[in-house]
Amino acid sequence: PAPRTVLLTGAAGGVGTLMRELLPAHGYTIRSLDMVPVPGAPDAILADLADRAALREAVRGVDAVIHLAGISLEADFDKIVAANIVGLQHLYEAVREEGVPRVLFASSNHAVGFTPRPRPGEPPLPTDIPHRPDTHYGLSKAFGEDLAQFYWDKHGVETVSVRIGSCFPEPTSVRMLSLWLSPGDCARLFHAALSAPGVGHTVVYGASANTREWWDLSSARALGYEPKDDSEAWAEKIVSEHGLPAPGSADDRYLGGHFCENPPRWPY
Ligand code: 15L
Repeated sequence: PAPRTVLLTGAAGGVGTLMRELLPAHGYTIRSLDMVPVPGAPDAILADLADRAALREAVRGVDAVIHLAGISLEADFDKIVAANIVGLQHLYEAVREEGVPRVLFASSNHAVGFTPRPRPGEPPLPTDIPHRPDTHYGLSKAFGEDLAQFYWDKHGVETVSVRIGSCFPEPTSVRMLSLWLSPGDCARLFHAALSAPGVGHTVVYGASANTREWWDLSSARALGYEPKDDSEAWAEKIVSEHGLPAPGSADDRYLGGHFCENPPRWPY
C-alpha cells in the first residue's frame, strides 16, 4: 500500500510549494517542515536541519520523508556543508531512530553536471554514470546519494534519489527543454518513488517526457512513473527568444550548463 502520511522538508521552497499543492490528489497527507514559515500551512513545523531533536519529533509516525530542504543553488562551501551534508545526516539519523521506512531524496542534475550532454542521435544518459559534480552544491548532492546508499546497506532505510532536472511551472531556457520536470510529472514521479515496492536505494532521473530528453528514464519508469508532459510545446518560443547555446559554451557542452562555468555566472 502507498504511504499516506509524508513529512515534506523544504515545504516553503519552489518544489515544496508545488508538491504541497499536487500530492494530496495522489492520496497523501502532508506534514510540512521548513526553517521559514510556510505560506498557507500555519501548522508547518519550523525547524532547522541543525536541530536533531526537532527532526526526530518531525519524522515520528510518518510513512515516508520527502527531503527537499537544504540549499538548492551554489553557495559558500561552509553553508552547503552545514545544510546539505551535516543536515542531511541529521535527517537520516532521525529517520533511522524513528524507524521511517523510506526517504525520497531530492538529488540534482548537478551531481553529474560535468557529464557531456548527449548530442542529437546519441543515446540518453543512464543513471549509473560516475558522479561529476559541477558546484559545491552538486558535490553535496553526490554525497547525499552516497549517504542514502549507506543508510540502505547499513541500516535498511530505503531511498529513491531523484536527480531532478528543472522543476518549474514552465521551461524558460533551451537547457530546460531537455531537463524540464513539469510539476504534474514531479508529483507522479514522487508518488511512484514512494509507492513502488522494494526500492532499496534507487537512483532515478527526474524529467518529463521531453522530446529533447538527455536522460534515460527507465529506472524511474520501473518504479511506475509515467510522464505525461513534454517541454516541446515551448521550444519554438524559447529558441526564438534565446537562440541555441553558443557552440563550446558550458550550456552547449555539459549537462549542468552554466553551473559548470568558472567563475560561476550568477544568478542562475
Ligand atoms: C537545481 O538543482 C536547482 O535547485 C534548481 O533551482 C535549478 O537551477 C536546476 O537545478 C537546474 O539545473 O535548472
